[in-house]
Amino acid sequence: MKIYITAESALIIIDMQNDFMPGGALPVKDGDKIIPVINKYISKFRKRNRPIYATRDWHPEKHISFKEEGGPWPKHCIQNTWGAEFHKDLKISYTEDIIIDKAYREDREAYSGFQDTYLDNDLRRRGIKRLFICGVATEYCVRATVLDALNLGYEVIILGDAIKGVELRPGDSEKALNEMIEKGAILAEYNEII
Ligand code: VGL
Ligand code: ZN
Repeated sequence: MKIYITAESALIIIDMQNDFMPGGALPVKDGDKIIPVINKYISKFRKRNRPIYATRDWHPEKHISFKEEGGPWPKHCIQNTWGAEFHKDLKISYTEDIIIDKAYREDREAYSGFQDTYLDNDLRRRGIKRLFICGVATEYCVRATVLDALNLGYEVIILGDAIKGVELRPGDSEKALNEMIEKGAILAEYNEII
């Protein structure tokens, strides 16, 4: 199926930060393998002059999601540290693109890029109706962002060749993907996007 990058489309890249890549604190296996594909999407959206958003998991030194605080995760993506930086090969621009920080409060978890952020506001202000979503992790932050986007009334295209899951239990990513599709998201890959 052909899917158009309309005038009302934006690219959303979820959490492509060092701590989620091999060698990071909470690595997604082969998380770095999707970087070249995401870069192709970045070029495509840039050429069309469509907005590009990149979310960052942006935790304070102490955060409810950390094991030390009774949460499920090892410390990761601490604000202003290497682990929270975007992977160096990701062709995101701090000047041209829109960076959305999330889960920046000690007492609030946020898997979704919409939670406690200005993402929805910014998209509305620009008249964006269609979101192309990629990044990590499929069954956590990608899933939560996709489901919020659908609930907010956006058309959502999941870029299947540019997402990766943590897979704490094998099959988690596929389950999440099925759930997102069931709720109305469309799964597509690079050669279908025109
Ligand atoms: C994420 C676990 C903890 C994610 C963030 O980006 O999917 N996962 N914090
Ligand atoms: Zn986190």
